[in-house]
Amino acid sequence: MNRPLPLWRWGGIASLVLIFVLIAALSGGAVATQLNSQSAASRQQAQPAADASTAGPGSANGGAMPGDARINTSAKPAAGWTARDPVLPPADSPTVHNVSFEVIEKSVEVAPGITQHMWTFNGTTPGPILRGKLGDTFNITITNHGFQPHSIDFHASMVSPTTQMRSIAVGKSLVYSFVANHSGIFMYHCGVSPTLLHIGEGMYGAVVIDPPGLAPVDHEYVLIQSELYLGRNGGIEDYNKMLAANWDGVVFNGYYNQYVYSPIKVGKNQRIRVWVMNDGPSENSSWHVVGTIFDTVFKEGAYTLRPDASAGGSQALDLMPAQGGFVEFTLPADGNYTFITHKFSNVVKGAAGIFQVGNAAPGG
Ligand SMILES: [Cu+2]
Repeated sequence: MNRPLPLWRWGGIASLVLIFVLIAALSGGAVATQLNSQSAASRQQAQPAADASTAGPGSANGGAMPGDARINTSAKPAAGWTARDPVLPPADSPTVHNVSFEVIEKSVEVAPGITQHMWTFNGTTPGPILRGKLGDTFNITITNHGFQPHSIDFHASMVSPTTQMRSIAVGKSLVYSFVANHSGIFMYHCGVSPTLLHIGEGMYGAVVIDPPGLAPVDHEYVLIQSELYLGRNGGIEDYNKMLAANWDGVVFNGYYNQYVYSPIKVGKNQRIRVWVMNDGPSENSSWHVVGTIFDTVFKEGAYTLRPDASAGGSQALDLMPAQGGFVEFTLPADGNYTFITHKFSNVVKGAAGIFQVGNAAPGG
């Protein structure tokens, strides 16, 4: 019964194996090379990535695993939960900013009842928001308290990546210095390969450099848009979902529907400036406020709209990953003004918040 296969059949099987190996090498080789450069600890933590070649963008389930956490859209945050303060304080008066960034890998709640083991700068995702003026010097001391190499890449800087953005070994520090010669809101992120994984796990934030003559406003806020790729509850986020761009959540300042649960209270006809940074890693943003029109837009280093006789209006600030800007507007009457990214499939995934004017009931 176990007759040997004829020679021509062996040749066919060998060809199939060769084709399979070639396809696997082409599709997974780059990722495999990146992962091989990581430490053993990193590979252990990023275990799902080992299957990247079989669960990439073409996979039917988008990298999802049976045990992955799912956001309960009707859940509410637990008693005692507080939103991250969206207020952006004015730039410090000093022209030299000496700041410490501690890399900490820790459990962070990202939606009601869901925690993920995130990789953070100073314990939060997004990390700290820095602000300064043109010509200011920033000296950031980054210390790696994590379990694998990390680094930082400030888009607000013009420096040699080879020296300032190099990997910081576990337990080591690096001082990253730059002079802010351009205004805008700039992303920063860990740049260790695979960068998609390190940004996706929470290592991102923003630096705001005021343009000259920034007009006074009544309220100034900063919102960072980013995606969530949930692994199991309490585990790390899912790298296979990141590869497939299959996000579970799109959030402002790191938490699902954060400012729906905790609306931002403002006054009628007060002037509001909102800085928006899209830290991705992969999704776009079309930031919009229901019930008002922006009369001022500053995007990627330039005013694209300012009040003048044409009375032009803007309805959305469009931002690809790593783009940012600000808009200014007023809210004309009491009520709840929902802000969103106008890509509505992401609104139901947590990219929503509320400006509350007066005492309108939630949802009213
Ligand atoms: Cu990192």
